[in-house]
Order: sequence, then C-alpha cells, then structure tokens
Amino acid sequence: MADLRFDGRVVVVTGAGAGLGRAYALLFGSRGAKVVVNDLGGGRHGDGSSSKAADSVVDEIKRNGGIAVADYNSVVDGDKVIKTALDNFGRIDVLINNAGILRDKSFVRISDQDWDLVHNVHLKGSFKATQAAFPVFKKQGYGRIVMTSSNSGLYGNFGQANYSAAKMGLVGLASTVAIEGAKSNIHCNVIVPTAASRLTEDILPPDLYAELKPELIAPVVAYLCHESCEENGSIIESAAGWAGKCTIVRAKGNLLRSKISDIVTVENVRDSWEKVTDITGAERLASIQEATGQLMSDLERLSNPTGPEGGSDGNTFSFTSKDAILYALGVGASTGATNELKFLYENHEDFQVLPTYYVQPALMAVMMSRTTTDAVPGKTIGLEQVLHGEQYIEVCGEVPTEGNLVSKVSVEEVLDKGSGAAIVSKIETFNESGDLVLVNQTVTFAVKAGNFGGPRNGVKIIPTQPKPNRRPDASLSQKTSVDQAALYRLSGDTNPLHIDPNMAGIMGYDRPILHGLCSLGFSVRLVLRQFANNDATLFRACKLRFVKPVFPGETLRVDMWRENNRIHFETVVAETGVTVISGAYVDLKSVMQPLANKLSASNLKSDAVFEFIIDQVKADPNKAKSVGGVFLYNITKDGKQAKQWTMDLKNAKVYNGKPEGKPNTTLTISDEDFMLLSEGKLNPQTAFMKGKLKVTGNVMLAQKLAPLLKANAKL
Ligand SMILES: *[C@@H]1O[C@H](CO)[C@@H](O)[C@H](O)[C@H]1NC(C)=O
Ligand SMILES: *[C@@H]1O[C@H](CO)[C@@H](O)[C@H](O)[C@H]1NC(C)=O
Ligand SMILES: *[C@@H]1O[C@H](CO)[C@@H](O)[C@H](O)[C@H]1NC(C)=O
Ligand SMILES: *[C@@H]1O[C@H](CO)[C@@H](O)[C@H](O)[C@H]1NC(C)=O
Ligand SMILES: *[C@@H]1O[C@H](CO)[C@@H](O)[C@H](O)[C@H]1NC(C)=O
Ligand SMILES: *[C@H]1O[C@@H](CO)[C@H](O)[C@@H](O)[C@@H]1NC(C)=O
Repeated sequence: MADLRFDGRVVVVTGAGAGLGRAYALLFGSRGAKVVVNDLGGGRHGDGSSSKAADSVVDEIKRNGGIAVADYNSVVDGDKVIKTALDNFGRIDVLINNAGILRDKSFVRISDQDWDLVHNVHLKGSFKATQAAFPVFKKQGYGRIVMTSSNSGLYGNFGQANYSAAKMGLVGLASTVAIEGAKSNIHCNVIVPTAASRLTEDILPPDLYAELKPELIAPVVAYLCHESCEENGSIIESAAGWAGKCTIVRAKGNLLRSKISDIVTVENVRDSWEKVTDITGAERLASIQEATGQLMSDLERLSNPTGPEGGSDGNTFSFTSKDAILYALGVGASTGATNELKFLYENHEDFQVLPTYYVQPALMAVMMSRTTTDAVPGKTIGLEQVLHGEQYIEVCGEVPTEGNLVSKVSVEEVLDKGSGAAIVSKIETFNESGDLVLVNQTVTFAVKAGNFGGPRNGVKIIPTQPKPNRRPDASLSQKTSVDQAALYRLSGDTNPLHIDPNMAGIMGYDRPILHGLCSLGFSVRLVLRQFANNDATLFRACKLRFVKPVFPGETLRVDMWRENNRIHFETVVAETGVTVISGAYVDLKSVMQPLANKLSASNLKSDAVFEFIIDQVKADPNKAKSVGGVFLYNITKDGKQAKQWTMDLKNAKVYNGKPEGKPNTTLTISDEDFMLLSEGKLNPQTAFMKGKLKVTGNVMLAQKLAPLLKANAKL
C-alpha cells in the first residue's frame, strides 16, 4: 500500500519546540505537510518566553526539505496560533493540541494560581485553539484534531491533582467535539502518551525514560490525523512503540428495588453492592443514548414485573371483551366502516376479536423476558437494542373472546446476522383446558449483538414471502389518527418511544412512532375487509416483516395479491411511498370475494349500483352505445376519493378504475348522494346546483346519462 502522505495539508502542532510536539512536527514535515510549529519557548515550567525552541524545529524541518513556520503565541490565545496557519498557508487541516506545563505539588498545596495556570495551558489552550480551527474545518468539511491527555488523568497520580483534572477534562472535550464534528468529517481523538520529554524527565526512572522516545509515539498521532483513518472520539494510549485503545466501560449493574413503586434504602444499596460493582461482562457504551436506553430497559422491566422469566413456565394472560375492543379501536376499527361494529360491540350478535389481538399483550413480555435478553451467549441485550423484526401468528383452535390464555415463550434459535442477532422466539398459547389454540413466532433483532459465531440462516424461522410480480389485485387505504399510538399503547405496550417526544429523540426519531404491531393490526384488518368480508374466524395465519416505522397520522395503504387462500400484502405509507411492512401474507380458511374484485377502496353502497349497470349494459350494449362517450365516476366517502368507475359507453364497457385515455366527462359525487340519485330521491340538476355533484369536461354529455341512472331507480 502507498505511503501515508500529508501533501497539501496544513498541520498545527502546539508545544512543538521539544519532546513529543517536536517529533510530531518533524514527522508531519517529512511527509509533505506544511507545519506550524507553535512554542512559547518557555522552560519546563512555562514561564519566560523566547523564540528559540520553535525556530530550531522549523530550521530542522526546512533542512530536511520540508515547509514550516514558527509561531510563538501562548495557546491560551489559540485563535492567534490558528491565524498564523491561515496567514501563511491559507488553510488548516490538522490540529495537534500538545502544549502543556507541569506544576507538581501535593493536592493540599496547590495554589489557585497553579490550578489556573495548569488548566489554562492544557484545557483552555486546547479549547481555544480547537474553537478557532473548528469553523475552518466545518467550512471545508474536513478536519483532524488530537487532544493530549495523560495517564495521570485516566488513573490519577500522586502530586498531580491539577494536571489530572485538566487532562481528564480534555477527554470530555474530545468526546463532545467528536460528536459535534462528525457530520462535517471532523474527527477528534485523544492521545495518551508516555514519552520522555522535558515534562517527564525527572519524574520517571532513567532506564524506562530511555525507551520513551517521542519518535515511537509520533507515528500513532500522525496516523490518527490521516484522511484515511476513521477513528473518532477514541482514547489511544501509546508508549515505547506500543499503542492501545482505552475506553470507559459500565458494569451490568443491578436494580436496587424490585417494583417501580418501591423506594430504595441505603441497605438495599449495601446488599446489592457486590453486583453493582461486579464488572464481569461490563460493556463499552457507544453513546449517551445507549447508556440511557439500557437504563430505560431496566426500568421497563421493573414496571412490567409480570413478564415471563423463563422459557418453560407459562405466562397467563387474562382479557375481557373490553380489552379486545380497546385493541380494535387501537388498530383503526370504526363504527363508521361497514361491518366492523362486531369488533367494537360486545353485545353484537357476531362479536369477534381481531386475530392480531393475541400477539399484542405478550410482545413486551417476550422482548423483556430473560429468554430474550440472555439469548446471545455472553451478552445482555437491552431493550433499546431490540427491534421487532418479524411476526408470525397462527390460529389452531378456537380462540375465546374473553377469559384466560396461557402462553409459553421459548427461544427456538438465535441467528448471527453480523450487525446483530436475530432471536427467534416461539410462543405457544393454550386455552383454559390446556388445548393449544395459538402459535406465534416473534423474530426480534438485537442491534450490535452479532458476531458471536452463531449460524446465519435459520431452520426454524418461518420465512416471509415475496409479493407476486404484478400490480396489486386490491389496495385499501386508511389514515391513522395523530393519536393512534396514544390509543394503541393502552392495550399494553407502554414503551415511551411511542408517546414521549423526549424518548423518541433519544432513540433517534423526530417524534414518537407508531407501534409496529399497530400497523400489523391495521393491515390484517384491511386484508380481512377485502378478502374475508370482515370475518375474523376465516383467519388462519399471518407472517410479516417490519421494515420501517410509521408516524401517527400517516395513511397506511395495503396492497394485496390473492393466490388461492393466501393473500400476499405489503403496507406502504401513502404520503411518502415508504414500505413499512413487507414479505407479508395472510392465510385464510376461505376467501370471500368482495363485490368488485378489482381495485377497490372500501365497501361502498354505490358498488351494487355499478354492478347492476354492468349487467344492464351487457344485456343491452346498443342502448349504452347510443349515449356514447367515456364517463369517469369519482365516488367519494367522507370527502375523500374512495373509488373510481369508468362507464365507457362508446364501447359498452363498465368497470372499476380509470379509463385508458381521457374521459369526456368526470363526475364526482359522494357514495351517499350517488345512492340518492340512483334511487331517484335526488335530482341530478339539484345535486349539481348544490355542489353535491361536480362535473368536469363535457357537461352537456352528462345529461344524457340520466335515463341510464333512472333505470336503476328500482334498486
Ligand atoms: C499542578 O499540576 C501539575 C501538573 O503538572 C502537577 O504535576 C502538580 O502536581 C500540580 N500541582 C499540584 C500541587 O498538584
Ligand atoms: C466519528 O465519525 C464517524 C464517521 O467517520 C462516525 O461514524 C462516528 O459516529 C463519529 N463519532 C462520534 C463520537 O461522533
Ligand atoms: C403470542 O405470544 C404471546 C406471548 O406470550 C401470547 O401471549 C399470545 O397469546 C401469543 N399468541 C399466539 C397467537 O400464540
Ligand atoms: C369524447 O372524447 C373523444 C376524444 O377524447 C372524442 O373523440 C369524442 O368525440 C368524445 N365523445 C363525445 C360523445 O363527446
Ligand atoms: C375525486 O374526488 C376527490 C374528492 O373531491 C378529489 O380530491 C379528487 O381529485 C377527484 N379525482 C378526480 C380524478 O377528479
Ligand atoms: C379449549 O377449551 C375447551 C373448553 O372450553 C374446548 O372444549 C376446546 O375445544 C378448546 N380447544 C381448542 C383447541 O379450541
């Protein structure tokens, strides 16, 4: 591979008059960079100033054929240091914050002045120089920053309290600069060098001191600053020709109470202390979001103490008709829709529970059961890592509309998908007599839990199915309410991600998202509407994959393809065209064909009239042809386009959907008014005058339609 060069790059090294800084400056200079050699020229104690130190390094770089200028400013005036770079070279690409001073005294003897001086040079100096360089980096979309920390900061060191504090301060500064710069390709890392320098010469034993050559550390710093290095926000320790990453880890920890309503006593803390401080299996957390998320999942576990703890002992789930109705409302069932009252009214002669209901109450239990969180060997999976990936549900017996069901959760297999682990859990549900009535399989995806050496492809996992390669046989749409998630969560999944904007923000969303299982409930209900005449007892099984989140208020469009008793479907957010559920199907015991099996948007009363017209036109094509012209009927429901019918009377064809060419006349009318019109209860002229009937195109032609419609008055 090619040498790593810095041609054209401008590198500022603070405190570059000697030691590490000098080694960095020389290395960058020898690799084509234009170097700003900053040094106050002070002695080891940072007092007094002369230009000698910086000048001699600049001379050395130039002697070796490199390009460099000296800068004598204190880093506390960081902007002046950066200005030197811009004035001389017109840009800056790399900033090495290396300048430092020592003021060794035992903690109690540190004077305010020592404290301030040490902080000024190390912490404030790095802050000032970085702050001055940052806008330039941001504008050019490139920058590399190195902060210099110390073992004294990471581990503490006798007599260096002020220095330790400042050095650890730099770690915090770097972590945040790395986050703020990430979008602009600005990387910021921390080097923790142990080098022989004028700062350490009389602190370390001479034999060790001899191996601590700055030249052995400089390549590590140079690599961190190369454009090809992706490291960002890291702490790299290096000494004597060795380098290693340091990181902060957090123990698994322990809950100090067993119920959310309990208080925590000092004794609880004492009794848990061993677990609190046990760092076996401690993990590095990549971000504050991850840290908070894990905490949230522990809290969730506290608030849902009934979750199944083991695989074998059953989990009883009791429900009443009221629960099932609340769920039906949560997934958009409406008294305003044809034939959905039976999901909403317990005294309905045909009261039914939507089959997807039975998946819902236990999903959280699955996600939080120990069988899931401990599914991957050696890793504890936090709730914030877990995504509901796929769901399968199959009805094998008769499911009661209220009562008790007992479910058993077991992990069938855990797949290693590299980026994460796919946990395949089987849930068997038994009725009160112990008969198996439902089987379901949940695939949860645990982000970042992969690479544990498990199988990639499963044998137990029930596969999703690709959609047929043709236009959908039917599509139904329904808008979710802005309060859909607020309503749905009352059925049991109270994860704050779906209601609390702050939590949604922490999880990386603009606003709370709808529950995946809510989109599932919507979709299956619309499939039942289209192909089962809303008869939930025709439902046999369903499988689907969750692809993207839905935001409450968006419209879900379910595209459906029928293949015998299997209805393939895909759910799309109508407003954005984003697919949210894919690879999905519902298996029905039998299909009940809706009136018009072409593209239809809902069961409209006007469907029957058009079916009638179809028959009539077939019976007497010439009568239709005598009218001629192509009419497009735009039938609306609740003010929105619900369905379109074409009456191509020129060719005596009437069908659901749009005509191929442009219609001569387009008529827009609500389903209800169309009925009144066809029943002769509404006069077309009156409807037109009152704005109930909108006609565009050839208005005169529309009048010829009257006889055809009147003929249906008997309907
Ligand atoms: C002040 O900071 C310096 C940093 O070099 C440290 O060595 C010294 O011990 C500190 N002074 C005291 C009194 O801690
Ligand atoms: C650092 O930058 C990388 C891109 O190279 C990014 O993925 C990463 O999140 C950044 N790190 C931090 C701490 O922001
Ligand atoms: C699905 O799983 C949960 C898990 O316990 C259970 O409560 C629910 O009744 C199950 N449904 C089916 C269809 O097995
Ligand atoms: C309908 O429109 C077509 C062109 O789009 C035209 O050729 C035809 O004459 C029109 N029919 C009537 C009855 O106006
Ligand atoms: C059908 O009616 C709806 C509601 O009035 C309207 O938004 C839509 O544009 C109409 N479509 C056509 C093709 O005229
Ligand atoms: C479980 O419940 C008993 C008693 O209510 C019924 O007799 C069984 O038919 C039922 N089993 C199934 C598989 O539905």
